[in-house]
Amino acid sequence: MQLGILGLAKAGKTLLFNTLTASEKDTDKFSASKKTHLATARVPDPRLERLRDLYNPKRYVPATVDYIDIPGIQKGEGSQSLDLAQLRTVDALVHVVRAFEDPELPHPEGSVNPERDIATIDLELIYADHELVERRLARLAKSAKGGLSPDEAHEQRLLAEVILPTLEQETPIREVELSADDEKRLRGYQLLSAKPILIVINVAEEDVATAEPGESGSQSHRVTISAPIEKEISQLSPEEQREFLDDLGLEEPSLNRVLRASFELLGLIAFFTVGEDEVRAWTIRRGTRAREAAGVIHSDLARGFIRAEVVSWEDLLDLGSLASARDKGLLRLEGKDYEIADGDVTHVRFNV
Ligand SMILES: Nc1nc2c(ncn2[C@@H]2O[C@H](COP(=O)(O)OP(=O)(O)O)[C@@H](O)[C@H]2O)c(=O)[nH]1
Ligand SMILES: [Mg+2]
Repeated sequence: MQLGILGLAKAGKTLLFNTLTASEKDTDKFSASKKTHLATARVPDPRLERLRDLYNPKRYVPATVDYIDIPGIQKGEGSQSLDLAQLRTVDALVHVVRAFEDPELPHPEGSVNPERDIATIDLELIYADHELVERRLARLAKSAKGGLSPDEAHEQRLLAEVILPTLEQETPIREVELSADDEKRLRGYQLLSAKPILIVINVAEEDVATAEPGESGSQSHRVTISAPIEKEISQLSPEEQREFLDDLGLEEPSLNRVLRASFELLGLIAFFTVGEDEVRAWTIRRGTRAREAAGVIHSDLARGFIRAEVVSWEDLLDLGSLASARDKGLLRLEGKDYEIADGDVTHVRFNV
């Protein structure tokens, strides 16, 4: 699963990317980087950490998500931007918005104004999509002379009557309610404004404690952070971190919220496997059934699936072992169609 980080120049994108993925890419103090970066982030999960502490395994493998960091988008270049085009294949977007003042770092639009920048970037996504949809419609119009297949005719109607007018009203496609069938049809276009988006407001260091924690809707969430503070926190020992967070009046690093919101935005959940060798998170889409989930671990487990033994992470922690969960009747035997819940600990019985 991949998220694309975008925004105007000097918003703190690369600094956030570095902190999320423990990378050390150059940030842009004086010049604007033309580089694209790709790296993997571990998603912190207190539930899994407690299971790790219970098992003390040789290997600990949390869930991960990948981030792409692209150069800053300029106002007005969206439809032509090759950088933006790199984000067509990602599953969701993270828009880093600058809310900090710094006289040494001129804002590309001349002043700091987060709401304006959010609208600006949304418009760039809309322009890029508009260009793509117009091109597709032109091609369909050409082939219409030879007659369109029912599928193509449906596509033409969807684009011309729903998608194009929405874009022309400067509304992102993510805000349109579509049937599952139409949504599937559109997926091939990889429309940028259709992707779920996480807005990360990068506030000044002195504003982190007082900033609103953010709201969340189904298709767009907001999180407030201070990118330099998060970078600092990430370099501290756990004890120093605790002290630093207390001083700031924060429960936990805001970075964790960015990571969890990324995960949620993608409609993902995690289930766990435990043992002395390994305590591990596996990533699935919400709604995935037991056999398919087993296949994420190994294709043999799906092929030879018999039953899944399932216990919630909380029950396992309370009881201390799978054996006592079994004794207490809290280790359930589930069939292939059982819908895995977030935080299930599973052991798959199989035979190949
Ligand atoms: N004062 C201040 N500087 C920041 C903040 N976030 C990022 N910066 C600095 O802004 C510059 C640009 O950051 P960078 O991550 O490269 O921005 P990008 O162009 O969006 O990738 C760097 O010098 C960062 O250290 C912040 O919250 N406050
Ligand atoms: Mg950058």
